[in-house]
Amino acid sequence: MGRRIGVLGVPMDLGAGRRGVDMGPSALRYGQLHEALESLGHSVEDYGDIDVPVVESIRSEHRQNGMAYLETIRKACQDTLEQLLSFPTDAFPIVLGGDHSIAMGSVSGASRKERIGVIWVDAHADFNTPETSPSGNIHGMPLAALCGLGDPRLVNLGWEGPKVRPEDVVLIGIRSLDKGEVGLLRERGVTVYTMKEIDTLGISEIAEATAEKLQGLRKIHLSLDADVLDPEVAPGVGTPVKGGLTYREAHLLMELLADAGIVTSLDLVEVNPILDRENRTAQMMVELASSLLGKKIY
Ligand code: 5AB
Ligand code: MN
Ligand code: MN
Ligand code: MN
Repeated sequence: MGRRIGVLGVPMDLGAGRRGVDMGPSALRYGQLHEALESLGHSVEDYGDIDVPVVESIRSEHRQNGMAYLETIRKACQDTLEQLLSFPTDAFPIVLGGDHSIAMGSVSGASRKERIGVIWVDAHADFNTPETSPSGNIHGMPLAALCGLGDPRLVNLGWEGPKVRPEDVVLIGIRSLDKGEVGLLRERGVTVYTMKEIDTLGISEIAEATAEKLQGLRKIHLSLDADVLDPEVAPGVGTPVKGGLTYREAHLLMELLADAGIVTSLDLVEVNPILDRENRTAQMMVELASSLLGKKIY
């Protein structure tokens, strides 16, 4: 059955260490996201892009308490959250990044203050706090902030307090963690499927366990970081890590989540067109969104 899909772009690269993911929303639209979803029978409404200042215009802001561009990122996430709250309540939001810090806005906005599960598909856990972060880049912190850890200005975005319970989070595809993140993830009891589990159990078992773990939640957000894919499949990312998901593993994960019918909102983030080859990475992300939203060959 066709869904009503709402698309919102957040052209921001301030959270990342390398420039260029601010062009992600264009690359994804150019990669025919709308056409692909409409061909599946969905209706697509595009709400345009959030207004995000370019880095050259906010140089003076550079670092606060070990975090780069905190205030501008907070504002962009706040605007994202507010835009999502104004979406029709029956719409399925797709948020186009942008660096992964935008997920602080997208997950909060998609939740509409209800309990929400999060499937974070990424090479990284993005579970740093300013104290544990080796880089100070906020795109390595959004999941921790959503769970209530880190700078209060990020934690209390929109409304006070955590937006997600750590037990409602499943990480998939992980293969690069900072020391402090490991401690925090264990302490908070987050479910983590690293590449080792994907290799040994297979992605289908992990998809099934994820659906089971989150069953009963009315809302589940899938945050898809392009760098979960193997760099051979997705060269257009700023923080590539070898040994990632193959083309088929990524699609099968989306297909099985589609079968389970549990995902209610989506981010497509961290596509860097400057580093990409002929928009291959954006195209792959569009294909994955299609698989998640019901594309079948038979
Ligand atoms: B991404 C790193 N853990 O915090 C850090 O791409 C990388 O959104 C973060 O997953 C990568 O700087 C953030 C080393
Ligand atoms: Mn990420
Ligand atoms: Mn990542
Ligand atoms: Mn990245």
